[in-house]
Amino acid sequence: MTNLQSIGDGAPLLIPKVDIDPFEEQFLLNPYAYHDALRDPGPVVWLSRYNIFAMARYEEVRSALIDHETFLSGRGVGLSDFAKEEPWRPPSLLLEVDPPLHDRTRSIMQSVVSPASLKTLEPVWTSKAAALVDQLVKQGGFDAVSDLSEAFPMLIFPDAVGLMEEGRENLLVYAATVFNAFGPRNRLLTESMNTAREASAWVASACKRENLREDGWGAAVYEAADNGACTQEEAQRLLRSLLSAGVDTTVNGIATVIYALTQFPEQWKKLRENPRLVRKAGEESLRWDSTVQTFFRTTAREVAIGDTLIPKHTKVLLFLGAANRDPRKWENPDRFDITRNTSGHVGFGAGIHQCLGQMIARLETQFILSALVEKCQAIIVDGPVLRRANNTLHALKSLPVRVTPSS
Ligand code: OVV
Repeated sequence: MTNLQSIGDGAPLLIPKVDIDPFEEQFLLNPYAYHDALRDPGPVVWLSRYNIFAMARYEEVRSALIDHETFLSGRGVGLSDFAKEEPWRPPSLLLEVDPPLHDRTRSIMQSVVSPASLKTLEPVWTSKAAALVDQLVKQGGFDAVSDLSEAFPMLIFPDAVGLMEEGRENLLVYAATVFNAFGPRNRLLTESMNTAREASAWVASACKRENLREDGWGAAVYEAADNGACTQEEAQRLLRSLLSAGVDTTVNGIATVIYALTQFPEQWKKLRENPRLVRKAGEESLRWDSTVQTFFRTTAREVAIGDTLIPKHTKVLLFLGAANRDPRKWENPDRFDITRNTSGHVGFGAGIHQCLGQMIARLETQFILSALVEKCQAIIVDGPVLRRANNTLHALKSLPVRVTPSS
């Protein structure tokens, strides 16, 4: 049993050992080439490069996500254990906390990005999506990452928050760092940290009350503080969460669904025949290629997974992207199929930490897809598709496309 390793202080704990580095560039650029090797040896594996536990099967990933009392977030959802290492920034009051604090902050933010507030933004977002797509389709060709998937969230999201105009380009730099920081201190993180100083300073300043417009989500967070729901400092840090999680995720969510539709032209055809499938297409895209590929948890107690006992206070890496392609759960998992039942996918996570901005992400994706489907007959890749390595996100750097306008 050469692939089994004893862990702990000589404790008789046997676990399949995997020598893959999930944060190395090759892995990050194409994680799907490695997922079988993480899923097949057992429900939990030992990643010997980092001496951590990892789970990549749907059942175990989902169960861990919904069991927030056993699988804690408060010691960080990256590799770094906040109980042992100082976090690179003050911990997020949503992502990197457990109940009861989590529930208080979550409900504040839930009321800020409420369905009612989205309803009022919808008409603006729809018309901006249509105008942007219109202009790009007239060009005939464009980069679906920079010209569309980055451009659209940057057109609407900072305005919805009520951010100052100056320096908004820092948002993407900052987000790349935030998501690299969940991984190990590899070259990606080190380089990211070097460029992040300025972006972090900008974000800190952008989150101050005096720099926000009075009608945005940002001001609404501070109003919650005025009403006693949280302190002014908490409000600033809660707003930082929106800026951290709200841009790079949707950028790549949109880019990925466009990429998927170019790779599966029969699905594009199906979508054109029935544009009401845009919502399902967005959901299937998140299952097929999850923007957020991984998050960690820390065990609060000893946990039995199959024949393995994970000790308490131990980091466990959860492969959301692998869970979403687990053949134990999904039929023909590598196939992008916009009519499949995607219910239960963990692309937005699951349980109490499930993506706060999921409705925002869905709407942004739908508005872009609806505009594309209406205005283009065909969309094809017209140049090299380039990826951008990130320790957490499966990201695209460039997707050159050529479009045929609808007649
Ligand atoms: C889901 C997510 C990603 C990155 C940052 C945060 C949340 C945050 O709360 O800061």
